[in-house]
Amino acid sequence: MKLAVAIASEDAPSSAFVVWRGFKESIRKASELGYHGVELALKTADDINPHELSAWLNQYKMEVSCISTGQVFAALGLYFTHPDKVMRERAIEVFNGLIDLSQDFGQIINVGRTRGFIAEGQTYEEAERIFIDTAERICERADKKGVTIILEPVNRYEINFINNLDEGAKLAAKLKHKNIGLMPDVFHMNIEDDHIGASLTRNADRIKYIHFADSNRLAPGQGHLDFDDVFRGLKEAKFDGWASIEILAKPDPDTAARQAAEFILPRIEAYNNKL
Ligand code: LER
Ligand code: MN
Repeated sequence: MKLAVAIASEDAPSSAFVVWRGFKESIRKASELGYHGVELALKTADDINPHELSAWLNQYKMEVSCISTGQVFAALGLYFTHPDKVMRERAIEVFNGLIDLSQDFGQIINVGRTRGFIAEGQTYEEAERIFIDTAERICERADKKGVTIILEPVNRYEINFINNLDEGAKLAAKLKHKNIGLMPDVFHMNIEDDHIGASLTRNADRIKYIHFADSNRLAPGQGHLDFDDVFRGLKEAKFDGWASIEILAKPDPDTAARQAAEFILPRIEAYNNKL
């Protein structure tokens, strides 16, 4: 397992849920703290210059773990279940750009709140059908480019569609394309899943990536989430991918990122030694 931290561009809006802003400086700081990579929270592929990104990654010996898309929803208002076809086409266009970028950087793209929700007057079945239509098109392009799409179950207070891993796995199984996996986020799992470790193990086949935060969205170690159970569940699932820190930048970004690294990195080292 390797550890990344979520970052965004200097001018990313407050809706970008990251520890640090400003790509180069964030990559430098993450590398200093012992992180192996960075998760890029992007609005569109134009947020970053791929040549500069390659140079920074080489300079600091870092990797991109994944591209995340929360801002496509929060800043652009685009999502897979949008009732308006024009808006869905726009979402697909933005994803196409991110998929192309991701070919050289991480080969994984997250779908969190961009999956959309069940709109007023819409049934679960209608939302699911529109999601599947949009997701198949995105997965088709991603498949051709060797990119995996990962669906992130999000808790009920943020979205009303796909809240736990079992629901995510059931939906993913309805797609023709096989390059769709799950991105558990232990903060959401703490609210929605029956048992964190058991749910991780049960859904092992689909898990391609994981978000770490504590029960209060602070750095792991600052809340009451049982990370021994999380690591046990991942071990049973034989997980060997990226974990990423997605937390509130409190008490300040540098302290939060340091607390997370100090808590998680030794656990990852012990985990990897026993794999
Ligand atoms: C996105 O990864 C996430 O976990 C959401 O809670 C952000 O609002
Ligand atoms: Mn998350």
